[in-house]
Amino acid sequence: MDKKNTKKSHIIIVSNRLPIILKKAENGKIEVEKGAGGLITAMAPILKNRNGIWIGWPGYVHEAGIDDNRFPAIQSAVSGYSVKSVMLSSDELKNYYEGFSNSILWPLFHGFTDKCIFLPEYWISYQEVNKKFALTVYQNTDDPDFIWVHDYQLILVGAQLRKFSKRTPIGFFLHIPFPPIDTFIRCPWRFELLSAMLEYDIIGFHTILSKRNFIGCIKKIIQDAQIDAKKAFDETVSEIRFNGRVIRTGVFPISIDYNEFSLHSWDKKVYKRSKKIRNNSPDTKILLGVDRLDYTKGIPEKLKAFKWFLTHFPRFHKKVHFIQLVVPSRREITAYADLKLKIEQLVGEINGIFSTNDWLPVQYMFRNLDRNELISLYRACDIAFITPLKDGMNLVAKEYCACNIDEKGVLILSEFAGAAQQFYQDAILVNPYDIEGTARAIYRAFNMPLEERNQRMRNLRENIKNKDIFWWLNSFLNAAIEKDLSSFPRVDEYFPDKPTANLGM
Ligand code: GDG
Repeated sequence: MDKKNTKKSHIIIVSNRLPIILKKAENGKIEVEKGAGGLITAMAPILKNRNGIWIGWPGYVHEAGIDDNRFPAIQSAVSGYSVKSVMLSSDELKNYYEGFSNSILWPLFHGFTDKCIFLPEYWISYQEVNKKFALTVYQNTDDPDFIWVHDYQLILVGAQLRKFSKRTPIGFFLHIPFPPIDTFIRCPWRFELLSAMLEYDIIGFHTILSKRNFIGCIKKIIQDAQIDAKKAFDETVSEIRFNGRVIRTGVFPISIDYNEFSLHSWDKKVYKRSKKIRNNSPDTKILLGVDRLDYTKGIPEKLKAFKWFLTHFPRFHKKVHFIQLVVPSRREITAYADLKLKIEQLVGEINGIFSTNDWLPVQYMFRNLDRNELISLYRACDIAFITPLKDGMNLVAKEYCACNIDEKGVLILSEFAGAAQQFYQDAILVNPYDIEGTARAIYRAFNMPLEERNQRMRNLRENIKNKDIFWWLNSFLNAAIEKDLSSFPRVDEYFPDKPTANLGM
């Protein structure tokens, strides 16, 4: 048999961050830590099975003369597959990462155009760094490989690889929303970004809305692209024809390792810790928010809704305890530093108005918790309060439900989180801009009968269990190779067409 034919194809994952973290310890030595998260869990088996490589930045700023060859420990931190670092200088981090990625694409794609800083030097650096990533991919991969590029920091990698004459299949998954044309059009580099996306063979989004927005932009901006509008707008996976090539786009809502979270919740240490959290607030219901420090997460709006709730429903004083965990993120960017101050001011204001000697309404934490602590919080709380102004998916909502093993909890969820598309029947959906409506949702969650809570939570958990991270991975990879696209069921879709404040009291 031809040796070439028996060769197993490799899979290459390319993301801004590697599944490991390099850190400088106090003694000046570089230490390697394993990264965590659903994507890493999901990718590990397939990377091991397919002799894979993960290419990305290890979270450490390049110092002259240092490259990843100096860190043999990197390789021992992951087992069964290889990692390859792309080292970045502090200038690159400033212009490519904090600049183009997080001060242009992140706000633009989430619809916060007033926060975009369209500086040409950011664009130059973005192109250079994407080229650097592409070069690392090119130098470390043989044909036939499937290359899977992740997220908004690396949109140009596919196009750059084509310039290096890579003809092998390349996929792209966008972890954040794709904006509508009237937002996207404001980007001075709209044509370059969209054309680059069409160099991929398959492009995945979390929601049908993102896919439609993308198709809408292609139709207006890339004139020669041929699209069957009906299919493109309604079907899970559809095709675009452009320059003699076929590009597939599809809807693949990302998920979590359901079994891992659910099992972890049964852990004795988690049980003890969650009991302790509960005992600290006897006879009260715990409301929990877990968000990265980000203006898209709607933390000030959530605090305002909680204030409205306490102002208008005084009988719940001392009966509710709101724990808000804010995870530090991107503090170098002014918009994030300002947001932190705003949150702290609101927390102070609410506690100042309502707290008593034996009751603190808001417990605010600004730090990273370890996994045990986080899962204990999920287990301890009665109501998850997740109200982003815009979110690609929101994994916290899924993690909370997976950990709700007694099935008594309630999920309050923003209709602008991608997760709302999956959970609209069983979560209490809110419009986070509607402060009163969101406050009334807390009231409704408080008063929801046990039987109804059980039923809704069971449905939510079943949904996540059936569509876990492994399902997501398989759907994307199948869509890349499947001949008959009609085998993908149509997307179950939610559109907010009725007032959300109508929350029976
Ligand atoms: C982007 C998109 C999309 C949080 N606090 C701690 C901690 N976390 C973990 C959670 C969860 C993750 O961080 C947050 O994920 P999200 O999905 O909620 O949000 P983003 O970080 O904005 O992620 C988002 C996602 O990509 C995937 O495609 O859903 O829309 O914006 O996993 O558990 N983990 C630990 N300690 C903490 O204190 N260990």
